[in-house]
Amino acid sequence: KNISIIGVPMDLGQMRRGVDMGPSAIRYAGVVERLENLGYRINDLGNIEIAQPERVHTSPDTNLRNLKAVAEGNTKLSQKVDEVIESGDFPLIFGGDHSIAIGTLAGVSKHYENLGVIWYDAHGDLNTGETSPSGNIHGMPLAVSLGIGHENLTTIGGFAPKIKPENIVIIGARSLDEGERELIKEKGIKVYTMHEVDRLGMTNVIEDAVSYLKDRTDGVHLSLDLDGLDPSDAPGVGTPVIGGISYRESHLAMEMLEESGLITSAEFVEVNPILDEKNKTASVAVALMGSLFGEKLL
Ligand code: DIR
Ligand code: MN
Ligand code: MN
Ligand code: MN
Repeated sequence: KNISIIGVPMDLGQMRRGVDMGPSAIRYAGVVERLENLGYRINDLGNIEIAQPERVHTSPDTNLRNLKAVAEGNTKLSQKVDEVIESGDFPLIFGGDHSIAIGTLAGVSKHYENLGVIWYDAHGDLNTGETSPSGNIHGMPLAVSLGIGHENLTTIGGFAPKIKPENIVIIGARSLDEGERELIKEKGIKVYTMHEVDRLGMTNVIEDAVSYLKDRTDGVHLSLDLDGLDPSDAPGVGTPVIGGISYRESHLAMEMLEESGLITSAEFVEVNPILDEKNKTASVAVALMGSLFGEKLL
């Protein structure tokens, strides 16, 4: 029972400064002790080095902001994640903005025939340079992992795609751009929007998701964007959207995922301590990790 932690101080995939301090905020909230108390050995590998360009760079042939630096950071991350899986440890990655899922999935996916992904997020992150309203790469990592998007991103790790559309489950969506909706329909991606979360309840959503992924995948990555939660529970995020998943529902979701035994890697992203209230969002992230790794009251 070993977990390797990798911090990714990446803020180049979006416009709000401060999300690069997410890994520090999560460590400060006591993650290592919390997981050690559950009987795990924690190898904190520190942070990946991310370039800090003084100015935002958008090249003339694409509207992808900071493309080169984001691609470089994710290439390093993919190699580190690959090494962790080779070593037999469970990879646990702290963001940083959600663009880091590109590198995480590149490193993880190498090791599975049919990697499943649970994308816990207010957003679909299925934009491309063509459909993106913002040019922010943190709105693109799921599309990139499907092999759709700029080739400097889709080819990280030397192969594409990283995942198949039928192996994805999105939970918590309530803000989707037009191009993202089209892609979801075209690819038949399974999405539990907030409508389904309200209507079915989180218990049924997770039971459905688990039985859907169980037979078709040989490993499941959890990519948890803290903005999937309601801003009242997770205020320290760059793109909050009202009407989100509650702390309690998220806690239940993590406990049910732990019981399923399905999750083989995980990342917690978009924690921005500058926008937060007394590190509340990092603390919520750590509590959710506690549940994901088997914390039980009795
Ligand atoms: C929006 C916001 N769909 C974009 N995306 C975010 O810029 O592509 N993802 N915030 O987490
Ligand atoms: Mn996201
Ligand atoms: Mn989001
Ligand atoms: Mn708990």
